[in-house]
Amino acid sequence: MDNCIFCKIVEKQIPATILYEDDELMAFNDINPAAPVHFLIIPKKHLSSLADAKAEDAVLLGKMLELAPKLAAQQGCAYIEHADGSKSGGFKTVVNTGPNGGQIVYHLHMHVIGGAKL
Ligand code: IU
Repeated sequence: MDNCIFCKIVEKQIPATILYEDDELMAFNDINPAAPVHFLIIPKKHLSSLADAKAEDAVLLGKMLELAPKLAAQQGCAYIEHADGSKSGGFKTVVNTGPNGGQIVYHLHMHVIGGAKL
């Protein structure tokens, strides 16, 4: 989509530190990280927000959610359940939607934030 900064990242017209890419999804580091690990997972297809997603996008949304823990683990934020029952690591996932949700970039994205106790 014209004038969408994340579409331009998808098209490699502007730079980003890309962590993952396939036919449908891309993940890249947030330029203004809120924690030691902070990356965004986006669909390559332009959806303005989560509110723009349709039933036909359900599989795509599921893939975004499935990718989050895999990439978080690669970035050192794996959630681990230890043999003794204790838990460690983990991360936060956030999808801001609309002005009241704090959305600034109107191309659907999921924040994955970790590396510190949030
Ligand atoms: P929000 O959910 O729309 O509020 O967040 C947009 C995020 O996109 C924010 O954390 C920015 O730092 C981030 N970002 C980016 O990583 N690269 C960019 O070129 C731009 C914004 I513009």
